[in-house]
Amino acid sequence: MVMPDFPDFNEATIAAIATPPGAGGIGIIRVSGLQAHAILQQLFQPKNPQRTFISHRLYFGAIVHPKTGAAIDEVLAVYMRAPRTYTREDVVEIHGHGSYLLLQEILAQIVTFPATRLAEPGEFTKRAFLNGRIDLTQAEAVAELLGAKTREGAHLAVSQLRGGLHGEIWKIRDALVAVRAIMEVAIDFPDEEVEILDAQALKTRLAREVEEPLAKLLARAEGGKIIREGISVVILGRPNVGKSSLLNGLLREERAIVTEIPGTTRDTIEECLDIKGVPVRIVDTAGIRETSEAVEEIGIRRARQKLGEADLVLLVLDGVEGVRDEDRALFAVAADKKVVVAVNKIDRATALDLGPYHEAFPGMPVVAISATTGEGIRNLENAVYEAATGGYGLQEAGVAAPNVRHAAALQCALVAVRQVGEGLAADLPPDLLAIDLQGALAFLGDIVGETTTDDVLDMIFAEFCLGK
Ligand SMILES: Nc1nc2c(ncn2[C@@H]2O[C@H](COP(=O)(O)OP(=O)(O)OP(=O)(O)O)[C@@H](O)[C@H]2O)c(=O)[nH]1
Ligand SMILES: [Mg+2]
Repeated sequence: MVMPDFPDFNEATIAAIATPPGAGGIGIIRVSGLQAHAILQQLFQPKNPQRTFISHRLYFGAIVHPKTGAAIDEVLAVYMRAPRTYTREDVVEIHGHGSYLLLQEILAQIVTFPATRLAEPGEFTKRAFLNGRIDLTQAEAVAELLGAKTREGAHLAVSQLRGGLHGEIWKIRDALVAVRAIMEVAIDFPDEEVEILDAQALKTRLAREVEEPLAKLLARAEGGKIIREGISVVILGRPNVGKSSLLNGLLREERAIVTEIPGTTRDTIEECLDIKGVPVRIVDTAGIRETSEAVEEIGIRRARQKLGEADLVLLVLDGVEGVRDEDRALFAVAADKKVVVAVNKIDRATALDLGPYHEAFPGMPVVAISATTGEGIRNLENAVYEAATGGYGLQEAGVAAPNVRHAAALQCALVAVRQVGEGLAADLPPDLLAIDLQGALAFLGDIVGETTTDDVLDMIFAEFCLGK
């Protein structure tokens, strides 16, 4: 929301506390805009007095109250002259002691300056985008980086921030522009059409330089989604097979209550895990069986409900007792999910043979584990990772992946480009083909933020935190 007294968005100088609330080693206030230098000159008293501040140099001194002259905090301050800054505008940063109260007091003084106001969430990054320093995929990467749940998620965001996605999309876009140029010539000189427009060559070129890279990018989107949003796993099994023990084993802590009494877990227990970079929400459930007890029955009902929300089921079996009919029944319940079978208690099983388990659950990964000794837990994690990510190529480290918004636009671009290809094959006139080509370009423009509407921009930047 733009404040009414600042009709021009970029006219206003904006300020915010850029470090999280609470006590910290230091706290940073960020200011961006035309007033930044004047604000520093009037509020900051350097230890060695100077008339102007050299850009990108850190000064030691104090922030003083403009009226009383009393020191508010001792700080380090830096003035960064446009355009070599985060926003491409003049930027000032004030590094105070990490007292949130004092930071707020300083901020309150800053916004008394003319044409200066509090920044909206994400507004610094929005300016970086509007002023052309970064494209929209890079701006999105900033928000993603701050919200990443695993190290791999953070790495994915950094590679996007460094232009990973941007570079690939730009390359495809250039190829499209080159093809469009050829078509435009064909439109302008219709008589020479035959020589200029070699339909077959153009079609091949579109396939190689546009369709293939688009399809490749799209294939990475699914893997990116898994790294960004994670998956939901439900631990399912008969009573007493060791579900809660397995949850504890995966968490490597005693989270859930474990006893030898069947029906120990009455309610569902949810925890978060990081399995090889994939954020996993894992749910331990009440063992499913026919029961006459009301509380347990509610637990079982919840377990079934959780099953509905799951991406993957960890079906736990007792390796001492072997496969029972109830196990088969549970497997049938989970039929439409990805399933990993964990044969538990192998520390007590003599001469374990996994053959019957493979027979009972054909095609499913079967892993022998001991939840109590930890044996096989790594293998189980690998199996879960493989089942969840199979074929999405998450292994390629440092490669950016399209998010849901990008994927939708890539899909539309691909459809448009295929239409151009078909049109070429059908000898359609170049001015008709140019329409689809233009459409494909517009979809790519949406991704990088060239043609993105204000509503979409607002939605993207609303996700940010203050000071970013
Ligand atoms: N020897 C051995 N015992 C295990 C293992 N895992 C679980 N147990 C034991 O099996 C019993 C049941 O374990 P739980 O983890 O409570 O089983 P559960 O499936 O959560 O049971 P409910 O919540 O009642 O459905 C406990 O006595 C555990 O100590 C294992 O790997 N080896
Ligand atoms: Mg339990």
